[in-house]
Amino acid sequence: MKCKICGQTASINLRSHKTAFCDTHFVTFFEKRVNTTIRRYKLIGDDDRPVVAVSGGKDSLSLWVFLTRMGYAADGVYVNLGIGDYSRVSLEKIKAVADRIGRKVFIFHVSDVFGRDISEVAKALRRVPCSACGMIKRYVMNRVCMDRGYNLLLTGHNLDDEAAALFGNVLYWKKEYLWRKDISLGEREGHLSRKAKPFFLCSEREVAAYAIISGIDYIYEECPYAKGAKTILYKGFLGKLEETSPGTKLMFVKGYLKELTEMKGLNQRNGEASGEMQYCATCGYPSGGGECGYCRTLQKFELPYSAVFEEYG
Ligand code: Q46
Ligand code: ZN
Ligand code: ZN
Repeated sequence: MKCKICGQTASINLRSHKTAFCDTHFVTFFEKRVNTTIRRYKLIGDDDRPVVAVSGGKDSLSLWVFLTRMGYAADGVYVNLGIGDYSRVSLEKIKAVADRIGRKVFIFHVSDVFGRDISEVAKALRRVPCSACGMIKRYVMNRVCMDRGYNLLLTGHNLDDEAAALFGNVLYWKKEYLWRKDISLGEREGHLSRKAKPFFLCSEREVAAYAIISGIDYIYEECPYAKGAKTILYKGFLGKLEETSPGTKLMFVKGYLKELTEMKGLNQRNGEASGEMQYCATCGYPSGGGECGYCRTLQKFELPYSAVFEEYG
């Protein structure tokens, strides 16, 4: 197979795009596609101050490097869950990328603030680790934006993540989640920053190739709590479907985005109002009423309010 641009031996065959590239031209193709997505869906504006949620994995680190290459001044934010070697190695990789691109990263250490790691926090809350993790991560990411003047939180979610989540929502008709997935979410009443996913239409394989060709050293292992997650199963099904019908995942997710846009237009015309926002009495963070989940967790451990970050770089 030859590169479609230069005719040299291709290193990657993209069946869903019916094309193949050498390393150099794949990078050009990938970056062009992401830039087109950013422009088409208006993900990042000239006046935005973005921050990237980094995990140490290929998606978030590739996004951080990509943004820097494209001239966006994006810092990073990382939540250290305290999961043994997994968290230690993730943090090392993040710091190495921060050094390479000359950007700052805010690091929130769960153990410093809560006096215990995420599994112990979850146990005390009688939740599974992923539920406690999600709550703390959402809080921390928004807190960094609110306290440090960032107005846009960018995440590295890719096409496979979105297709698997969408598939799960459709399979079980989880209507409450189904139409909430989006490539970007607007700011809510000046308190929750905007969010966007520039790799929304890039497959996991494309992002991995971009990371490897760009020499990004990322953590290969998944978080140990991700094992057995249904989304991994769905990714497997969709992968098999993709093998026989290349382009299925992209069609599924793009089709969803199109339907969503129409749906949003319809809701606006019908004057659907979003519910009144309420705020946590302790920290001012949006909450369903009373204290937010983060403050309730601190109170459970009889700890005073704190949300400190280590600033690296
Ligand atoms: S939610 Fe669960 Fe992930 Fe948090 S505890 Fe690990 S697997 S990191 S995306
Ligand atoms: Zn080429
Ligand atoms: Zn609070």
